[in-house]
Parts: sequence; C-alpha cells; structure tokens
Amino acid sequence: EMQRSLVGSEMCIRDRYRRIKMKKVLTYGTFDLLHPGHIYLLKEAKKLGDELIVGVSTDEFNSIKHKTSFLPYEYRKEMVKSIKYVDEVIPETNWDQKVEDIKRLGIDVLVMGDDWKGSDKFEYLKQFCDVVFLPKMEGLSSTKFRGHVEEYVKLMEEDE
Ligand code: C2G
Repeated sequence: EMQRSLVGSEMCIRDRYRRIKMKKVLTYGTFDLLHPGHIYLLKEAKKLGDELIVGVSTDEFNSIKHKTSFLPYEYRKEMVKSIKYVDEVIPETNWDQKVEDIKRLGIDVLVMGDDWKGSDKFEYLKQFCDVVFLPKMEGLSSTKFRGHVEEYVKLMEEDE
C-alpha cells in the first residue's frame, strides 16, 4: 500500500513540476551600442516566459556575420547582463549552436526581431521550440538613430 502511495505522490509531483516548469526564452544578437529598440525587444521577449537568456555574439562571430561593433564582446556582454529583463548571457560563437543551446538550456521559446522573419537561419528551429519574431519598436529607425549618434560624436569632438 505504502509503495503505491509513494509512486502516486511522485507522479503528482512530476505532473505539478511539468505545469509550473519555468518557461525559458532565448534570443541572440550583437547588442552593440544598446538603444531603445534592443531594450524593447528584450522587454517583450521576457514577457513570453519566466527566464530570458541572451546569446551575445562574440567579436569573432561578428566578423563571420560581416558585422563590426564599436564595443568589444566583454563590454557588450556586461551591458546586456545589466538589463533587468535579462537573466543570463551566453556567448554566441557560430550560426549553428542554437539547436544545442535550445536542448541544453531547455528553451521553450526563441525570440528574434522580425527583420529575421523567414530567414533560413531560424525557420528550421520551429521543430525544437516555439519561434517568435517580434515587430521592431515603433518610431526608432536605426538610420535616423545612427544620424543622431554621428551628431553626438561631432559634439563630443568639438568639446575636446
Ligand atoms: N532589433 C530590434 N530593433 C532594432 C534593432 C535590432 O528589434 N532597431 C533586434 C534584432 O532583430 C535582433 C536583436 O535586436 O533580434 C539584436 O539585434 P543585433 O544586435 O543587430 O543582432 P543581429 O546582428 O541581428 O544578430 O544569430 C542571430 C544573430 O546573432 C542576430
């Protein structure tokens, strides 16, 4: 009798755990010179679960992405880590680590900005977890924003 009740209680604990399992969200990016568009994405991504993990592209991977960043990986990692919506930061070193990350970390949802929607680099991941492409924050165009940064840099130089 004892044996059966033990098995029963273990079953219901496992069932309860399954229901309350922390929902884990994952996203990737360079996150150079953080701006409101990045923060908006991370805030919306966190709303989709209980824990948000961010894969920050290393400097080496940035060159594979043909992307240069002002800030080196260590700074970008620390800055992303300091955002209240972010629970953990891992390095993103290649295009192909996502399936391994999803399995190792027990990811439920992968989130990216919708500039990645339809990309073959993400569609195939739908067999491993939910894949959500979030619309970019309204009103912040990166080119306009870049213009403001260039003006700001000029102002800084005039001060020197
Ligand atoms: N993003 C956004 N709005 C912007 C700029 C970026 O929502 N105005 C999103 C992007 O869609 C991406 C994330 O913020 O989901 C990070 O953007 P980047 O730092 O530009 O990263 P990216 O070069 O897109 O790298 O393996 C995936 C790559 O590492 C993604």
